[in-house]
Amino acid sequence: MFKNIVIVGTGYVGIPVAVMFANKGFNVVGINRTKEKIDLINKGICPIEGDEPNLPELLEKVIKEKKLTATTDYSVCKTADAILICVETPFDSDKWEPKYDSLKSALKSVGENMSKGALVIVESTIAPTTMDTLVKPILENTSKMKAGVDFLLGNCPERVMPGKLLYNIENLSRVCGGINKETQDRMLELYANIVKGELYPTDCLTAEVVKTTENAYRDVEIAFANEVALICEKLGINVYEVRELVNKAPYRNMHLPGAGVGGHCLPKDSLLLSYGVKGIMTPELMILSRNLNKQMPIHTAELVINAFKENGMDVKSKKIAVCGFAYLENSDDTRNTPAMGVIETLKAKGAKVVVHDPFVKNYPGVEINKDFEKTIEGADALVFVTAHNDYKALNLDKLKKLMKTPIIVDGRNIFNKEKVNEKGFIYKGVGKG
Ligand code: SAJ
Repeated sequence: MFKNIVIVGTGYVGIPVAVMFANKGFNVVGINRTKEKIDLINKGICPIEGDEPNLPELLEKVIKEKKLTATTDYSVCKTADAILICVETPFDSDKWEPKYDSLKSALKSVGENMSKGALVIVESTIAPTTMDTLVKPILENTSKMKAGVDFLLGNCPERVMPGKLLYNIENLSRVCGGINKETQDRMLELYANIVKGELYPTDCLTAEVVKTTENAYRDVEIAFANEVALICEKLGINVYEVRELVNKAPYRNMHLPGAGVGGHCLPKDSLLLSYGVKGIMTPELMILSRNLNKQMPIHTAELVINAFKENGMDVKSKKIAVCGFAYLENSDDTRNTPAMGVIETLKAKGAKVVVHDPFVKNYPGVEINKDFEKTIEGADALVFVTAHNDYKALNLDKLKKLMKTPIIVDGRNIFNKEKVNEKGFIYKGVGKG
């Protein structure tokens, strides 16, 4: 039976899972390094930005009921029946390795405090073999206990999505990778309290590979769509028409090409997966796909540069409005946003870049404007990087009056090329020759 649960890491993975277990009557404690976050949570204030349906209300409820508290003190692990580790695991693409500092520190503190019989589960996304080569040794060395015997150890990769944090935990299936059968059974018992989706028992290594593969798969799918977009530009046709017709064929699901691939998962998970076989093999397709997707923001900026060049102008000193900074439409999430690649490429060519986004509040070193018309006033070009709904309802006649030079570059198939040309704009779009 589980009674006391500790969640290490109170970010967009840890908070929703803590709230859901607390709301099911468990005594839950969230551990975080930063006191400010702890204080916010203990006041019942959700530290996660952006619109997360039901999360703020549920957090306030379980704090009031004292079913959830937050602390920086790891000694709460002594009485924990289950300890879930939900810390960040970014990838350092310069050094080509995962950054496990937070994971290592959390594991050390958990190992020093946990008691015999505890079930420790890593929810963070980790490279294949990390459970065996890093997680298990740290826990065994610091606890002086044996994994699978004195304590149970598993990997249940998170499947969160900003904007749907609670929904995804409740409704998506989960892979429960356990060190042995007993662990897998205990994991199924624990997660059955909050997950309505299927729970699939397996071993730790399979769970690690499943998680990184499901995102590497999507990254490769998107890269394929982006490569077809580049072909269509060269051939002078519309990739979105091609995609629509390709997907009429059975078993086809060509993804959407665009200005790039951002977010907290896709840009790193194929790198984590390839790290899992470092020195053994190099997954060429995934690496090539990752590099192609990384190029798309630069390609989008090059469409802007060429729009000027083909009309006898130079992008230098021109005012260019980047419309959309978030990595995902109708979201304020800016992690690994493709917009940065577009901005940096245009600035390197001497353009004066201004940025608009209706959702994003701020971003270090970038001024995010909220007033669209003011931002685009006198602009020589607009480049649309994120398909926010606001941009789909724009009045082209009004746009033309506000702009100095009527150039539109469309990174997300927001506009119809023919319609925009009829209105007297110079138009270029990713995948539109
Ligand atoms: N993108 C494309 N073309 C596409 C789809 C996405 O260019 O066809 C771009 C988006 O613009 C964005 C990036 O890729 O910049 C990522 O988009 P996403 O829809 O994959 O959203 P994420 O990054 O939040 O992905 C997460 C992942 N979930 C987890 O890792 C737990 C992903 O596996 C899910 O498929 C996705 O949420 C989801 O749709 O739920």
